[in-house]
Amino acid sequence: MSSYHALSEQEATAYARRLPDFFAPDAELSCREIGDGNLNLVFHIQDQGSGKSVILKQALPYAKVVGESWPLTLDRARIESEALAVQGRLCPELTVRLIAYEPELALTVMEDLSDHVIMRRGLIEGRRYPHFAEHISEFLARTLFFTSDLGMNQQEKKIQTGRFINPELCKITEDLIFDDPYTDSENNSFDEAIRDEVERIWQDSALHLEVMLLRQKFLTEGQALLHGDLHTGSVFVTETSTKVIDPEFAYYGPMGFDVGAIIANLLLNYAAQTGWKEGADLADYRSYLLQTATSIWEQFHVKFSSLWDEQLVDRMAATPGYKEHYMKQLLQDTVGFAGCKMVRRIIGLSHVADIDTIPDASRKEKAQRLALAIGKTLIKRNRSLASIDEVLDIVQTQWSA
Ligand code: SR1
Ligand code: MG
Repeated sequence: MSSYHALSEQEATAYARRLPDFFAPDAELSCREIGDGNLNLVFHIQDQGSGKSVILKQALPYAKVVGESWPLTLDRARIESEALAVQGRLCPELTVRLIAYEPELALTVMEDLSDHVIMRRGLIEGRRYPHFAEHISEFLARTLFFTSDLGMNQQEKKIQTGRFINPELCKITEDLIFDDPYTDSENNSFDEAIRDEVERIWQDSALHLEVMLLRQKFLTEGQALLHGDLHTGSVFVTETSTKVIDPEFAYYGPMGFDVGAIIANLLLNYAAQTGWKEGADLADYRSYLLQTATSIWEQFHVKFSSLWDEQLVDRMAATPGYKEHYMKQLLQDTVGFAGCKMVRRIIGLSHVADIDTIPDASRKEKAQRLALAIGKTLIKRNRSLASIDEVLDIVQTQWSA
């Protein structure tokens, strides 16, 4: 019989006390449930004497953001811990450290990153992270290359693909990103002030065709082990350190979905910069965000290409012209998926605080319209793009429109 139940703070503390070689037997432990995401319980447990601390993340059998009416598999805790193990092996400095996984309780034990901040929060506060593009491009290049047919044993990849079949979490993405925003779905949640634009999107069949082509890739293209939800709320940062967390949406999918996710979330913050923060140098911060977004692609391209040149396992993939073809397709996928990720955060169920916390209604509306305009254009233009500079042009043109 399963012993699964949602832990109380006392039970989480008792569990943490039993972690081998972690807390002293007489440690005075305090515990707070700090989960503010859509799906899970998160306990922060600290030894009051030494300050040593740990995080326990427990999957609930339903989506917390909606309630028990939306059941959700506990297997996502296994997927998350196994993805953290893979990412931690490939990028130990850039991945939160996995300490233990307890399948009976769907519980993942991780290092506490309280000395970092969630990147979305940092960006909302107008902070800058000068090493972020360098770090996240490294994470993306290594995790995507070494879990793909380019960088790992291709028979082993097929076995790994099976371990990361993640149907329920993929279905959330398929619905919330590639379906609901383009129709009058009851899952949607948008401000009435932008209804005219939302209804235009519902009628735009040229846009729907591009979304369907991207949806098809998400459904069928198992290129590499993705993080699957790589937004700025899935990254802890300081000025000098970057740690990726939360890969419960991991599965074998199209690489551009991860690269596009992080770029989209920088652009959502860009759209939120409508001049409502006192003392902020708007133009300068916008240019920092754009520069970071383009630099992520540029550095990713360089790093992925050198892994290709140095670590390729598929002889046929060295055929002249194939790498260039592959990288161009990857850029186009990145841009298309980035557009989808922007549109869903304005029309769909789950929004971003960058825009939702804008206090002034008309500035918030302006930010939402800008995010939709950029997102739509990225989706529509994805298949004709040849360089990341065109993304810069699209963003700047929509801003001045
Ligand atoms: C019901 S879950 C809503 C969203 O939260 C996660 O972070 C994913 O982005 C998902 O789409
Ligand atoms: Mg998450």
